[in-house]
Amino acid sequence: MTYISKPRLHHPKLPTNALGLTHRDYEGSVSTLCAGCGHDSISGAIIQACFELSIPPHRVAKLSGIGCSSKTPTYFLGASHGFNSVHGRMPSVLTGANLANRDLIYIGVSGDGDTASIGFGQFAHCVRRGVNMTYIVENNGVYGLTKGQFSATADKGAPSKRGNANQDAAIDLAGLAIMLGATFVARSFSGDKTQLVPLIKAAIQHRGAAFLDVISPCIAFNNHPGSTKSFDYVREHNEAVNYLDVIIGRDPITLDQAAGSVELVAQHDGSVLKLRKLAPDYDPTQRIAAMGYLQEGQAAGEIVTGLLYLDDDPDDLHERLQTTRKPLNALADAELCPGKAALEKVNAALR
Ligand SMILES: Cc1ncc(C[n+]2csc(CCOP(=O)(O)OP(=O)(O)O)c2C)c(N)n1
Ligand code: SF4
Ligand SMILES: [Mg+2]
Repeated sequence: MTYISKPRLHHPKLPTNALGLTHRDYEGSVSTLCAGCGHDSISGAIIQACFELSIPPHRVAKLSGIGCSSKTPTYFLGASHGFNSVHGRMPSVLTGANLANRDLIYIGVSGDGDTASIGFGQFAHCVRRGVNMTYIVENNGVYGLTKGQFSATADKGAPSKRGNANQDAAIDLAGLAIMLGATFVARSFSGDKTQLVPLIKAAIQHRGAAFLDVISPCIAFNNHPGSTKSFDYVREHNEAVNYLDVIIGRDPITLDQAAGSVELVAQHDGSVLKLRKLAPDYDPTQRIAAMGYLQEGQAAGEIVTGLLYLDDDPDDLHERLQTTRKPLNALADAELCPGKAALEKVNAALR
């Protein structure tokens, strides 16, 4: 993979977070994507979210598949663990890593091709198992890296750059994630950092499967008139149901509630989501209603964005499997080999 490292020098007066780190400490190599690609804005939002949450970079594992989107982990969190896997295989590699070490924060980055075609099964099973992760799809409706073929999220009838209309029905990944059992589902737009940064922060804080579908225009192959994934189209059809702020547990929680328009949702780790409701009838805790709302928006030609579904008391895969709390690489010999008596007991139970 190509990369250009950034000079380490930076201004001594850059603002710092609770760890004394600057925004620069959360950056990665210089991006080699097309200038103006939506994916770079998402990398910027991830950097901002991790900086604001004061996450120690070495506590993050970033994983991806193949595509322009899957290249992006090289461009953020340069001091974190990273694994650029095979096309569509990020979810299983992330699941394995998470099972081996639950102490890291897992960020999976994928594309609409990577997730909605070759990795479709992987995506489905990772989400339904409730792996504790932030799964981000950088959704541009095309295979950007291989020069702009329609992906499975391209809307039916939407024209390619050369004018051919897409013949197939689109897959709605956010709707599917809700159906499959994700406990945090949101949609946003790479060009709306005000909405996207808090959503990423909340997804990272969420202890369960968090899925984010981020519309991210491909300026090289899918930013023409008629495309439903272009900057102009998304700006014109964006129907935000809510905006959030995330107040993390370790901060004193003081809230100014605007009557009728703010809803507070406490998360398991003590953080509080402060939802500024834009659609007064939208309640993100109602799973079935959320699915219906998405369908209605789609039928009306709207791109519904915001926090779409939240289960504020999720359990994750480790809880269900009752796995050891310790990362596997920290287990001592005695824990790994409990001895002959323990083995006899297991064997006896199976007879
Ligand atoms: C097994 C396999 N099949 C096909 C490819 C070719 N390929 C590379 S990237 C890609 C699609 C990428 O599209 P997407 O995930 O939407 O990422 P984008 O580039 O649009 O961000 C394909 C088909 C591959 N690398 N490996
Ligand atoms: S081809 Fe498209 S998706 Fe790939 S870097 Fe360029 S603009 Fe981004
Ligand atoms: Mg794509």
